[in-house]
Amino acid sequence: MTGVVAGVVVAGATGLAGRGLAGRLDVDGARAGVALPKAVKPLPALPKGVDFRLKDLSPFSTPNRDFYRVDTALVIPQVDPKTWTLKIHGLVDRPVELTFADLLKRPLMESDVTLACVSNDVGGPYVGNARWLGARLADVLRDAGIRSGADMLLSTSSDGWTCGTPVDIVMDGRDAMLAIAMNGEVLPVSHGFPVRQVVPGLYGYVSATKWITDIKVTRFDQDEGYWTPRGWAAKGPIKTESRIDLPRGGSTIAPGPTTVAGVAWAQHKGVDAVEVSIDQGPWQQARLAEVPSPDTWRQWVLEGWNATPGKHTIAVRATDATGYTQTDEYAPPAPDGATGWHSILVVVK
Ligand SMILES: Nc1nc2c(c(=O)[nH]1)N[C@H]1C(S)=C(S)[C@@H](COP(=O)(O)O)O[C@H]1N2
Ligand SMILES: [Mo]
Repeated sequence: MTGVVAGVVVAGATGLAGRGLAGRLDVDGARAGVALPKAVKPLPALPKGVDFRLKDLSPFSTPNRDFYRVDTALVIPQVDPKTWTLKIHGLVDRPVELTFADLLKRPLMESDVTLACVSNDVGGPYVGNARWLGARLADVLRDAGIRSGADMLLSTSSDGWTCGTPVDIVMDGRDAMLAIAMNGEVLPVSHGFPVRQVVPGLYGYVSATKWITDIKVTRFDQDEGYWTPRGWAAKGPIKTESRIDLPRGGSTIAPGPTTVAGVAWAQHKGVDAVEVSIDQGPWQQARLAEVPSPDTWRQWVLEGWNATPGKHTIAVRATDATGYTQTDEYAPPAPDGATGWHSILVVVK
């Protein structure tokens, strides 16, 4: 391999330049060559009722190309599935090392799960929903045999990022998985190809390790994930949240009947109600779209607001299935996730 970069042979970097280029080509080819197995119980197509299909309202399923991306990688890791392995070790009875072929041979499951980033501010874009295909993480861990006293999975990516996930949450029956596909496609490279974790109900920084290669079964009092010493909480259950997508905050709209709509999420609890208040008026019940499970976000819509000329504020709040209603007490993203009513200003003219 000759290290020719822009016509200059870079002394000492010969192998590196060549390998970088070849690695990228290989991983795209490898990704294209993965034949996705079917889930043991494939999910039915989503019912029409999950999506109001309104212009500017986030679609229920976020297309892969539009899915938010958050990671510390300056260069997206290029992991060859032929040599990829996942080691599971630490407080286990039988350490395990899985190859990609091993993973594809396991019974696979599908699940619709909404990911959210802890750094997403109220009203922000770092949340998206996809149908994931993968192996049930609890089953893989049962094969290794988790020892008593272990309460954390410290997962590591090929580029050394780490993530601490509570063992009890992964083992409680929810659809926590080692995912290999997203919305019917092999996992995109930027979303963790060949394998990533997905755990409904936890922010991504404590659950969603992309390019995962290692799980150490350990304890929260002995280990910590990447973001914990950087000002973020060791544990990150997703907070109940709601967002107005339309009208767009800060926009100017025409007077007359106006549709207000958005999404709300309370993963693994479920959203039971969404209410909207205009100009600090009474809370009005929004109509909710269907959802396949409590692990996804839920569209909502309020029709029939007669917008009159002038400036108006629109606020939204959600109630989850535990009966908790969002309060107007704003919490910023750090250390454990933003919440508060999403409030926007629109000009009607
Ligand atoms: N390897 C690796 N995995 C990671 C991260 C990272 O920095 N490196 N960031 C996490 C965070 S903070 C989030 S919110 C989710 C985002 O997943 P996405 O980029 O597929 O949307 O990935 C998680 N997995
Ligand atoms: Mo995140």
